[in-house]
Amino acid sequence: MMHLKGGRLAAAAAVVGVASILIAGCGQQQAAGSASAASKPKTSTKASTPAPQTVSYNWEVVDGGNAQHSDWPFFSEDGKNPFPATLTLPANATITLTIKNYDDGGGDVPAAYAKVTGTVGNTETVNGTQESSFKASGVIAHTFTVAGLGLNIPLVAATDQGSTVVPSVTVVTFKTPAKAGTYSWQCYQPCGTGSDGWGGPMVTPGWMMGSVQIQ
Ligand SMILES: [Cu+2]
Repeated sequence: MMHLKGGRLAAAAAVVGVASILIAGCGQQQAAGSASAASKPKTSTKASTPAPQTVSYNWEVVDGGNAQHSDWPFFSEDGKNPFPATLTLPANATITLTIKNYDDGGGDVPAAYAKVTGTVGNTETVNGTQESSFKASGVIAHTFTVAGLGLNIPLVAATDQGSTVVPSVTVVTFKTPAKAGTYSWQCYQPCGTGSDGWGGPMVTPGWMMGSVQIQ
C-alpha cells in the first residue's frame, strides 16, 4: 500500500469564474452604394439559469493498476481511467454520487477534511450508515473536496479480506450552483508519492486533483 502519512494542507482551491462569452457578429460586407453601413453586431443570448435537474453518477476510486502509473490511486468514472483533467457537472442540479472506494489504505487528514460538508444535511451514507464526521487518523483513504463549493466528501478505506478487497460505498447528495463556473477539486488525504505523500497523483490533474466545470 502506498499511503504515506502526512498532514500538509494544500493551498485552498481557487475559484475561477467563467467569463461569459460575447459573440459579436461580423459586420457584413456591404455592396457599394448601400446605405446600411451600420449593420448591428449580433449579441449573444445571455445564458439563463438552467432548469433544475436531478442526476446520479457512479464513481470509483481505483487503487492503482492504470498503465500510465500502475501504483497510483485515482478517481474514475469508468473504473479504468482517471477522471478527465476537467470534470463537468450540470449547473442547478441535485447530484447524487455513489462512490466505490477500492483503496484499503486509510491515512491521516487535517481535521477539517474528516467532516462531511457541503452536502445535503452535511452527511453522507457509508456502507448504509449515515455519517457526518470521522476520525482524522487511519480511517479515510481519500477525499473529494471542492473548496470553492464548500464540498468535502471523505471516503472511508476499503476492507481488505485477504484475497478480495471489499470497497467502501459512499452515497452523497449535493447541489450545484445555478451559475456556470470552474472550481478546483483535490483529495486531502496525502495518498501520493514522496516523503509527505503530496506528489504523484496528488498533483496530477484527473487523478487526485483537477477542475470541475459547472455548466
Ligand atoms: Cu487521494
